[in-house]
Amino acid sequence: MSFKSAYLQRVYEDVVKRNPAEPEFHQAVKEVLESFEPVVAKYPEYETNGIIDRIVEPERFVQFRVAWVDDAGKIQVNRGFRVQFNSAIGPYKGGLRLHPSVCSSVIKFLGFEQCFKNSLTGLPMGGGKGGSDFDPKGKSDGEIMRFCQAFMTELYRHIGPDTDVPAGDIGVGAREIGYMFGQYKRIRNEYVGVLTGKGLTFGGSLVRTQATGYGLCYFADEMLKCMKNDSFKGKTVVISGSGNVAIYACQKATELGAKVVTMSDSNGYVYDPNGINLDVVKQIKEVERGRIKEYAQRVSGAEYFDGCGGVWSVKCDIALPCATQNELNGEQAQTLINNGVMAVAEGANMPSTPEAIELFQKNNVLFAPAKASNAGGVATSGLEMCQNSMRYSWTFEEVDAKLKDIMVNIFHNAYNASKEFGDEGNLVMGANIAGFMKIAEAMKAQGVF
Ligand code: NDP
Ligand code: 2IT
Repeated sequence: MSFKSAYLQRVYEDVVKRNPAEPEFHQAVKEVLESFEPVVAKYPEYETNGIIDRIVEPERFVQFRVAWVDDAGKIQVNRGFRVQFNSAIGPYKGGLRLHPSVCSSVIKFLGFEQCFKNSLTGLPMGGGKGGSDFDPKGKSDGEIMRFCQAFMTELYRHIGPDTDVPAGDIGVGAREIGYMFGQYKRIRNEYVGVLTGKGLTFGGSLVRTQATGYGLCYFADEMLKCMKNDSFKGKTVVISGSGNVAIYACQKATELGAKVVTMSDSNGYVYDPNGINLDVVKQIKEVERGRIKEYAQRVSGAEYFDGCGGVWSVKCDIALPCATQNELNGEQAQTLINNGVMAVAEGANMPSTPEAIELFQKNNVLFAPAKASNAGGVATSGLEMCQNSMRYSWTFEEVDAKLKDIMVNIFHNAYNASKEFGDEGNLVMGANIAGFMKIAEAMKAQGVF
């Protein structure tokens, strides 16, 4: 028995039984349900209303075939997914991931976490997620376009600006969103904000590209200020990943006075003792779509090491995991702690294993969980939806100010919930509870569904 509450134990066992061989989904559910012990003790009506039984079961889960023709004229078949997890507080909202590891377990864990994250933003968005096991690496632009068109040719029937609004995630950026938006518009003959992360010439919002990385740093900065009376100034930062989230986290951390010394991809990492030169990274990753290894060939003093896990052996004050799930395990957490890390803020979704989180918390390392600290991306997507509905656009400064406000609020809401429920400073618990309460109240009010 790992739960004190028999209700939580029963719900968790049902999830495991009903979703066999889905370890990432089990992991995400377990972490959230563990946070709910004091909630179910204080509010027995959540059990009588079956709120937690319902919140772990997606409202809808769609799986479909995506067939497309590659450059050699060969037919390729991939598997597409969309989970529409919870619509209690708004239309389903969440990204699309294109990566060979995408499967029902990954989509469900991401969709489940998205519900709480979106609730934390304070904007009216339910939770969803989707994607495909398509591997974008090494594909030509034409192949990416044909895949995206084929994917949308099925997905379009399940989504809409007031129903479900997808966006980017791993392997999906402005290029892919553009191809998908074009296909949706052709099929439906409707020009609507059905996707976010669009290009700036066709309804995209300023700051959406930067939003997750910027938001992560705004959150971490507020956490450092309020919990340690400290800041990014003068700190050494280790970042994993070299994609959208990592790049803009690097930019903002540097602007806030820190020195970022690493970036990585799934093959290895670069260490630059002089501080990462972001222009070089952007050229390699955003323009050439190359590998991070090339950074060390272009910047003197920088070194490349094979194996992405080694990034956590680099001594730092602040660690920002920005690549993928379970990229930071207990052993690596212990190395960071031995090297004196003071704060860890998650840019990726579920990057730290449960063992790593436990070690950070036991050793008084400030720990910002993904649902709270990476919510800036989807928050800015919410602002994009708002601008699309108004047929209007805010300036960069306006959107950036709103993003910052939202991140600061998320920190305080999570912190206050942790205090109210008896474990002050435990932001994992605080974020889960603060995100949950709004959804639970909305579900109660809307009757059994
Ligand atoms: P990108 O596709 O832009 O970049 C992903 C980065 O992570 C790449 O450097 C990639 O390396 C690395 N990576 C991916 N899979 C693995 C793996 N299995 N092992 C090691 N490295 C890996 O994605 P994003 O930057 O958008 O997303 C990164 C994380 O942030 C994800 O967890 C995503 O869910 C999360 N996130 C993204 C948001 C957004 O707005 N984009 C919002 C909130 C969270 P390689 O090139 O070798 O694959
Ligand atoms: O994990 C996430 O929050 C995202 N990939 C962003 C989702 C969105 O709808 O902007």
